[in-house]
Amino acid sequence: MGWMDGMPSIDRRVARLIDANLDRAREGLRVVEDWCRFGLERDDLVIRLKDWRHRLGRLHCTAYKQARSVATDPGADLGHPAQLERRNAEDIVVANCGRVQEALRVLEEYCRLVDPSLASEATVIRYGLYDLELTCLNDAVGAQRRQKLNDCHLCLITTPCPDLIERVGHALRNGVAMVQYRCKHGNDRQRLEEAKDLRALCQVHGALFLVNDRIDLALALDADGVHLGQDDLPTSVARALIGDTRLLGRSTHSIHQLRSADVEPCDYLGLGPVHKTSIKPERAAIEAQQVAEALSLASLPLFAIGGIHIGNVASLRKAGCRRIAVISAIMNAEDPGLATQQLLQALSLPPN
Ligand code: TZP
Ligand code: MG
Repeated sequence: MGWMDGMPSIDRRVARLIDANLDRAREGLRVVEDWCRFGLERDDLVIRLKDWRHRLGRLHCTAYKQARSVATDPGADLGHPAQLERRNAEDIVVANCGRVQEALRVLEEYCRLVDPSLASEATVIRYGLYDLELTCLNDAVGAQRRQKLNDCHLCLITTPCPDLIERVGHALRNGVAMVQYRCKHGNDRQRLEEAKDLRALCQVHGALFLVNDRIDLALALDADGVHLGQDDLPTSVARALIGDTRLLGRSTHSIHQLRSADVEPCDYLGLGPVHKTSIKPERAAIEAQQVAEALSLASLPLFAIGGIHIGNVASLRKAGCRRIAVISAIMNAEDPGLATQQLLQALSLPPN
């Protein structure tokens, strides 16, 4: 039943305004829906948006449409300079959610007296949309992080040194796309300050910034993720703490560990040490054959780690390795920028 039936007749100007805002809300919802469908592939969000659109559609009765008069609408062809400032799909989603929220608010105000069912529908949808907008944006952040991870072949793990920021800066300028802050000594205040600077530096270079061991530090720094070892918190606990948008990496040291971690909600794995390394002198290197087997087994992105330098990348490539994580090869290099370039070049060569 529409507002005409059994309701007092309403001012035509109000009907026209309701019609315009119903159009605005339904169109904006469609714009957001298409991003959720084709951009995010989130069926759950598409279903909610479609349902809202249809509910508004059902209440968009003929009488409102008949009050429409585009020809005499002074705002009909007015654009806004802000429309030209949208740089990506997320900007478009934000703009359209805003537009829909405003339209719904207008509907609530004007319909309260003349069409209470439309007013209450508008309220419910407006609150739902605030929530959905956030989900959309968070999903986009997570997707962007995972895309970067997917494109990343060289991870630099830091070790404390007086010129840490300079060294990491050289590596970033020469193509390192992922930095893991690892600091086993010192106090948390120093760690926080140092990691803050690194986080900012990574941001400038568009590189991922992760924290080793410390979920609390990662959250405090709004890091892109955390990297945990075998004895650290279980994956389900860590995931619950860091949420779905941050990356979670796990070290593995054997085929058995790799198989288990590979089916957990991790984003990437480390495997090592693939060579003897002075950073973990207590650990024996994994046999070359096992490294090859692990690399062929893993479905998650897998970074080989331990004693890797420019002289042994080719043999790892031959074993099927496409991603490495290093400390000394860059942190102890005479020229960290050059070392980075050489490692990236060796990783990009076809295995021979
Ligand atoms: N985990 C396994 S081996 C290793 C870690 C943290 C050390 C890697 O350092 P380097 O200097 O690249 O061998
Ligand atoms: Mg650890």
